[in-house]
Amino acid sequence: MTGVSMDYPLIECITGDIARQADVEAVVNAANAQLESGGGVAGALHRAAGPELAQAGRPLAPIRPGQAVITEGFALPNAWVIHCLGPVYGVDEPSAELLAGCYREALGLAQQQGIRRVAFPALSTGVFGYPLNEAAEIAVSTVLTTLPACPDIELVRFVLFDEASRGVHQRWLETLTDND
Ligand code: AR6
Repeated sequence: MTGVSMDYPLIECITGDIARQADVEAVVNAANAQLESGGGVAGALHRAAGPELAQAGRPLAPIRPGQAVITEGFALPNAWVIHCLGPVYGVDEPSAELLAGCYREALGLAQQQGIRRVAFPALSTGVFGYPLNEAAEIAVSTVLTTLPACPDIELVRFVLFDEASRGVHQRWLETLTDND
């Protein structure tokens, strides 16, 4: 997909910690099927949110790859956490469709809930092994194609752990929006 033309809500790519995004109403969790704490993003969010986050997830679990569910954010600075189960690369197939499904479902839940500002990590690119460049293309292109159906969303922020990952997302954003 190239050269999509529309008035974009702000999409930005920053380095940072997904558990420290105080100015967005919702953060997205790179969850496990049981919606329990874990490593990486899930560990950071559960530690910051407190034990209520896992308690709130229990009745919603298990979730399937590509699915998103929403809970409150508890002790996080965010009202909401949107939990996505990304595909395990090479195991959950079709991986690309399942990864795109995470971004679509997460934005759909945000729109339903009246959330205006949402921050995503790079789903599936850690423990789940998705190659960064492929995952970034899917993430950015899916956000771009889904946002027209989400008129209340004003900001989508990709929060990347390191500069290399930020750069890859930024390049896809520029490639896919002609903002270069
Ligand atoms: N803020 C932003 N990005 C982060 C942070 C953070 N605090 N910590 C890690 N990353 P991962 P997955 C980056 O493994 O691949 C969990 O244990 C990281 O560098 O968190 O979807 C769950 O319980 C990587 O690029 O998520 C699941 O079992 C990206 O975020 C499983 O891992 C995602 O890494 C989910 O695996």
